This record gives sequence, C-alpha cells and structure tokens, in this order.
Amino acid sequence: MNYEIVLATNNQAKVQEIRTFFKDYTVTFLTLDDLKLKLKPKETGRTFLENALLKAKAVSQHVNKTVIADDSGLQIDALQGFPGVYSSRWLEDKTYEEKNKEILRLMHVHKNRKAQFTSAIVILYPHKEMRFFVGTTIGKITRDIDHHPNGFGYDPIFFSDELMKPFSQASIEEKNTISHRGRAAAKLLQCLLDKRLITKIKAR
Ligand code: ITT
Repeated sequence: MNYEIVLATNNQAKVQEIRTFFKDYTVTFLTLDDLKLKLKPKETGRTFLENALLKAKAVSQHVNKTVIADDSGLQIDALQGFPGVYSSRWLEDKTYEEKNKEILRLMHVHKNRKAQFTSAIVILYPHKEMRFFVGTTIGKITRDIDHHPNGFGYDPIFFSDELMKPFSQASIEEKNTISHRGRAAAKLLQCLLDKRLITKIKAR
C-alpha cells in the first residue's frame, strides 16, 4: 500500500509539481480538497520555514496523517529580496498578470536583474517529529511577461539561468529537475527513502 501524505496547500500548481516529482514512488498525496478540509492558515511568520511550519501544523491538527507544507517565494536582489515571504500576500486581490506587470515596473530602473526562488518544505509526522528541506534556484527577471502557458505565479517573468529559458516555457518535469521546489523535494525524497517509508516503483 502507498504511504499517504497530506499536502497542506491551497495551490493546485504546487500539488501538480509535487505529485509529478514523486510519480515513480510508492506515495499518495492527498489534498485538502480530498479531505474536505477548508483551511487557510494565516502566514504570520518572518521566514519561509516559519510559514511552512504554521501551515503544516494547522492541517496536522485535523488529520492523523503525515503532512507536508511548502512555503516559497521570489527574492529579487535589486529589491532587497522583495517580494520574498510576501510573494503570495503582496497585492493579494490582483491577478498574477497584474502582479508581474508591477514587478516589471519596479524593476524598470534596475540593471541588476538577478533573482532567486526559494522553497521550504516541512514534513510533520503524526507523532510530531518534523524535518525541514530547503531548495533554491537562480535566474533573472525578464524585461517582458512571457505568454507561454506553462507554470504559475511569477514563472512568466523568471528566466532560469539553468534551463536558459523562462519557467513558463518549461514542462513540469523539466522545471522540477532544477527548481527550488524540485530541490527541496529531492531532499524530502531521500529522507523518505532512508526511513523506508516509500520505495521506487519497479518498472515492469
Ligand atoms: P499555499 O500557502 O496554500 O501553499 P500559496 O500560493 O499562498 O499557497 P505561498 O504562501 O508559499 O503559497 O506563496 C508563494 C507564492 O510565491 C506563490 O503564490 C507564487 O506566487 C510564488 N511562487 C512560489 N513558487 C513559485 C514557482 O515555482 N513559480 C512561480 N511562482 C512561485
């Protein structure tokens, strides 16, 4: 039987990326929707790690299962790391098209376009043991919004230095190989394998 993990997120794009990352392993990810849980924990922490833990704990109170949460964001050098932990809450009532336009406007005067994505993933077991995994990926803020349909959030304005294209032009599998979330997930995978909670599904 597959090992079950609850994903403490309301972001369906994160669910897709994580499910894709673990598709060859004996793990099933349950969403808040699957469990009919309507929770939107307040992200009052000052760091990605604090916020990931807040989200994992909020969900863990309602389920007797292992929970993981991801808190992530875009940090732009010329804007002193902004939007960072505010990536989701900043201009919350606006669409990502509008948020991305606003970032490009703020960046108009800056020559230094360097930026990074960071993801902090927390795993919280039913017996309350927890582990943290962090991943980062570097790139540059583009001059224009890329209108290719892949990705989500800030992907259309993030040119990956490693893929040599905007994240919005990468497939989920491709993005997972070098992304902040993919790198944090790789560390989580190793931990789950080491604990023998999951194994690789054997090819037939
Ligand atoms: P949950 O808290 O329910 O998981 P959220 O979207 O609010 O969903 P965060 O609080 O972690 O998630 O906010 C992170 C925001 O940073 C997210 O909404 C995106 O706008 C952005 N972000 C994070 N990872 C990203 C990625 O891989 N590509 C593009 N944008 C990303």
